[in-house]
Amino acid sequence: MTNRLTFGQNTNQIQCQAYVRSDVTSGVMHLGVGAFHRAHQAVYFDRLLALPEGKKWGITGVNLRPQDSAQFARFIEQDGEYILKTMAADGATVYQHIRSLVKQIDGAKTPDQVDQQMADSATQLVTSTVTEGGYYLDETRQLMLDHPAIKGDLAGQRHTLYAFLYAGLKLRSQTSQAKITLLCCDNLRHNGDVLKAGLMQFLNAKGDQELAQWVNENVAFPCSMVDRITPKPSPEHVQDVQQRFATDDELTVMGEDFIQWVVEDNFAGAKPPLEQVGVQFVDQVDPYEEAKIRILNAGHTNVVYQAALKGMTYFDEAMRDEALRQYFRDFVHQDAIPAIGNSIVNLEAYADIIERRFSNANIGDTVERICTDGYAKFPIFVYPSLTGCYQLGQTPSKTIEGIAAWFVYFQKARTGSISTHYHEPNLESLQPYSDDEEGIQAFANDRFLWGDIPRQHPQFIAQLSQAIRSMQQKYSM
Ligand code: CS2
Repeated sequence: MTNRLTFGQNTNQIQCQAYVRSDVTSGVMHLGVGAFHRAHQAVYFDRLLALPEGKKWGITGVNLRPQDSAQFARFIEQDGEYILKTMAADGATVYQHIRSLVKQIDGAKTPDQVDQQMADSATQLVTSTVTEGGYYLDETRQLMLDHPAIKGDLAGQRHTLYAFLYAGLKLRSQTSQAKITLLCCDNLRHNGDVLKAGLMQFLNAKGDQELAQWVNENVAFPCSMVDRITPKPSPEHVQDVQQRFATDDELTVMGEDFIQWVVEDNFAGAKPPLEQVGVQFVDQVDPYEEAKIRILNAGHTNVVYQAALKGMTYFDEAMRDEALRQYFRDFVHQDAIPAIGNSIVNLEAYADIIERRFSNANIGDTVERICTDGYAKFPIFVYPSLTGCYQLGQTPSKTIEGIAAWFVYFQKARTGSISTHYHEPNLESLQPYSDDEEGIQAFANDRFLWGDIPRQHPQFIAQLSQAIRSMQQKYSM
């Protein structure tokens, strides 16, 4: 039974796009309906639905994970509607009623419905946010065939997005045969290529050459750069929305005011006219992607463990701490920007905007959120600045400091001597790295994290070891 959201008061404070929901049909499926999707892609589609040509671009939200089913049940009860609160650094606050997720399927419970929806020719686009670690590729972009989740999926289970894409595309190739676009919205470099590589290897491992050929001919995998800082909604946020509007919305999300989506203009079948609602379609996403991943995401990653070691709770505190703010600037100007080299993006101006966004105290973005999943993030966000600087003959000393802080942080997290809880799905990969010289050397040689750097630039090992030693001293280990 669906229970449309109701708002008992202050409705004049809520912005709502002007469209009749019952006129909307679903042309998009989204896999992984987390807070980021709800604060980002769903917002653009919500704007699109208000345009006369937008009506067929409603979203079907799909949950993939059994552990998220309980929350998703609530989402179904709310019929996919929720309030998004955005806050600017100057305090300007906007509440929006987002209604673009017009249909919901809990794929963990009814996977057949996902397959049917994906096979339906009205579905033209499948977007995904399954986190950086959700693609199961190693440092050479090989699918982790020995990973239990992938093994299970190859044997017919449904753990990863590949199992869902496999079954849905298989049915599509046998029924409507309509072309389709798979648009990855996770923070990975060349995310469209990553998704394609993972899926094609999955199909090969399945031994389904026929489907692999169909996918090659009928499916497009554009790259995209997505951006909006979306903190985990706090209990205070939920309470604010519920009380202000006398509503029972339990799935309200919050974010900064900034939003950006740059998409490679490479679609199979119909393309949603998202350029009319602020999306940038470009021939090459690379320059935008590199700037964002290497300055914003790597900036977060390099600063956050130092913020945790200093006992900070919110990320904006780091931008108010003189030493950390200077560290961020030095990392950007000494390592990240030189390593990127020439770019059509004005990197200096971009970095200033990021610093202002990082300083937004109103969103209450937590150190704990940004610390999450370090093992998957370092190779994507931080690695390019390391290699880039070494290739220029420079020592990436600021980047190395960020890595050293992570090392000290996870040692402390392991022994419970730090208050910020570490959510690390790959904790077992960090397990062997003790805090003595042997552990540090092994860590510096971790292939997943640092690829060939220790062999091509052997000075990295000593430089990292030294940085870890001084970080250990600074934070008394
Ligand atoms: C953050 C991102 O957790 C992280 O690594 O850098 O979640 C960041 O907030 C988003 O990419 C902003 O678009």
